[in-house]
Amino acid sequence: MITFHNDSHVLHHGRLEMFRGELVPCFEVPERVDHVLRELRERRLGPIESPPHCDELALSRIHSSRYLDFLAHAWDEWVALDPANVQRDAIPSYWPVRTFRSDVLPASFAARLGLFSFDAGSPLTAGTWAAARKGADCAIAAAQQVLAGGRAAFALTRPPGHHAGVDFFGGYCFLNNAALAAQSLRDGGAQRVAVLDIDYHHGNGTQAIFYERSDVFYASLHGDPHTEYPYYLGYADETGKGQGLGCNLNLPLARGTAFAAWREALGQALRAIAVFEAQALVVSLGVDTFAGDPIAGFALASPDYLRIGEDLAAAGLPTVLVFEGGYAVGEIGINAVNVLDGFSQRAV
Ligand code: SP5
Ligand code: ZN
Repeated sequence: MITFHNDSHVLHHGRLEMFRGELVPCFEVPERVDHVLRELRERRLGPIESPPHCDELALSRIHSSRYLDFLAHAWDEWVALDPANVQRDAIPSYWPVRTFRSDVLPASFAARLGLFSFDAGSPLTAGTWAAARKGADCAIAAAQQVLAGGRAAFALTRPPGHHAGVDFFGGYCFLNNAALAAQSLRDGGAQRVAVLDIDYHHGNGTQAIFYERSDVFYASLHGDPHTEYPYYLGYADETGKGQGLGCNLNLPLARGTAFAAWREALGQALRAIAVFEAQALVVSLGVDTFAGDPIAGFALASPDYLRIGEDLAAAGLPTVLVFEGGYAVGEIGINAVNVLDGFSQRAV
């Protein structure tokens, strides 16, 4: 399987995130991708390529222009407020919740930072835009590879993407790589595309992006939002809206869920995707379902990821795998590459 990777991901390196009323070191660190890369090379899982630079228009297929504009200039604006800000990352403090306006773009940078985000856990840094931009290139290149007839491709990206919406960041995500890949598949001729999200957390951004559409099916297995981040979306009764009714499937699972029950849910999601008659599949591949993950609550073991890869390949669809979460850095390489390995061994 071909992997698209770009070294610029290291430019996004958050220092601290807000966690239980305290600023703690970020969980989403550059070493995550280094470990996956090393494991990919050791196990010779296929070529690793740098993606071509995609057109800005490809990003506008998913994200609003005022959001893209904000992201591209946010760091410079932050530093313009106070030169000492180069030493600090930008973290929002204000959010327009219900009854506030979001149509007006305030002049204040702090106000716009909150307008375009939903948590205080996703610091915006000097290199966030550059890294996210290259990550999007990887996702789009992987989609192009599959459109050109490839069986599968892996976008080894960070920052991750599935929490990012049309015009907001959060959950360590800035550009929605999986949504960009799905849209590229649609624009390249796939009539119906499925996004299967197996990160521990519900992909609120991806769901929201496609919620009213009948051409992209979104299915997700995740920690029950009653107790798990992102809390405010991901419930089983969210089944799509308007044209998109019936094209959204949430399978929330209790904390502590181990592989047997998790795999049942995976089977259920894959059956729904088959009924939808998807012509291509995008997998939001988070490995924070691992038992040792420091911020998540499932109990998957490293060998389970081989089985996941096999199950995904058995769906028989051209597949783009997009890297998302996973914070047990020591095992992240083995777990992610196990999925690709299982996939490659089963794929025909
Ligand atoms: C892409 C992705 O995986 N984003 C996840 C962002 C989660 N950020 C908030 C984490 C709050 C976790 N609560 C943890 C309880 C620890 N025992
Ligand atoms: Zn996650």
